[in-house]
Amino acid sequence: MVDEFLQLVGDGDEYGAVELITELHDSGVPAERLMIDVIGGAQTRVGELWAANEWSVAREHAATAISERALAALALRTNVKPTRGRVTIACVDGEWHALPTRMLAEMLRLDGWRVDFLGANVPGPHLISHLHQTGPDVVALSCMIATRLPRAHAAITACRTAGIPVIAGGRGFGPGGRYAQHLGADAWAAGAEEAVRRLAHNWPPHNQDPQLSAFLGDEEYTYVVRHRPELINTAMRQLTEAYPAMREYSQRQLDSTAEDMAHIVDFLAAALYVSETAIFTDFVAWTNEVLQARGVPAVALRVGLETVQAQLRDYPTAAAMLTAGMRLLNQ
Ligand code: B12
Repeated sequence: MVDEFLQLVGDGDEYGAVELITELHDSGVPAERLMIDVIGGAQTRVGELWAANEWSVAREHAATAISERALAALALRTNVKPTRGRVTIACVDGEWHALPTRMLAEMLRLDGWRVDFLGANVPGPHLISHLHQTGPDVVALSCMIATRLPRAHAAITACRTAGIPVIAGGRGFGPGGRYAQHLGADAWAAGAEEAVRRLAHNWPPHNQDPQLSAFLGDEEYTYVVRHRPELINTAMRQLTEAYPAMREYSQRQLDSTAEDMAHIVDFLAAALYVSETAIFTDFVAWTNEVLQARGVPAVALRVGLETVQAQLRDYPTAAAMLTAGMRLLNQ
């Protein structure tokens, strides 16, 4: 089923993809399975194909748009009367992965929740005023990219200060959701099915001892965030000197290199904020794979890390994280 759906979304066949999902639903496959296994499973493959440079960004975008459409078609056929509480679902500020939360929204609706779905990129203050207007029982907060963790922390703190418990989710919270608790979330779930179970039983959790703080960043985090443009621009300049192949780069290649440098700085900042070197080293390992699939040698990334590190000599934790990243590339 997944392969067939993947083929259709990859071919940009919107009608075919919607038809496949509705036919499977008619033939008795539960909506939950279609959402999680077929649409979700295909999206995971889309990510792998993009990372391996087998699919272009445009093809990924088109496929995701069709998956959204198929999910909406399925949602139209499943009208469940709310019997549980009210949940607000939002992606944190700067987080654009709305589809996983859309899946979560539909799964919770199927389980009888009244859902307010706010979608991608919800700035903290807007989320809080929405909570004051609607008074939900729980906020489900998504963070798929670790760079958004400082914003996730601010949002979690604000929700809990408003007296509303938070369930967190998305791969940005780290393996097993290990950063979610550190940032004050009441609970974490790996996926929509686990979230449905978690919210149906023993909710809200009572054994919480919230250590709420609106800010975890130290002097090093603050320096990196405040000097972000300078760190990136200087690194780009030094990179051209240290990695001569860059002089032949087209504008498009230069733009994606600048984007990669921005990611280096942003993941470093997130790692500093949460005090977790793994956030940075996981990012380096992932970027290395993505760049190698595009024919960029590991040395280019290593030089990129060196140029950032050269500017952070007085910041020992940041420098050590960069060294850990470089060590990984030397293996
Ligand atoms: C589509 C997509 C996009 C689209 C999203 C559009 C949309 N409308 O959603 C766009 C183009 C915007 C995008 C952008 C980027 N993306 Co993207 N994206 C994807 C992709 C291919 C699919 C996402 C998806 O729908 N997954 C399907 C669902 C089923 O995934 P899932 O994680 O299993 O979902 C479950 C859980 O996460 C959980 N969950 C999620 N949120 C919550 C919240 C709560 C409360 C709970 C309880 C549970 C929960 O429940 C979900 C349902 O079971 C993924 C690949 C992947 N494996 O997910 C990459 C992926 C997530 N993206 C990635 C990256 C790097 C990016 C960019 C940085 C790319 C770039 N260079 O610009 C940007 C970042 C944008 C941003 N700031 O948010 C990487 C992240 C890698 C990493 N190091 O963390 C991935 C993994 C791709 C890859 N293979 O490398 N992306």
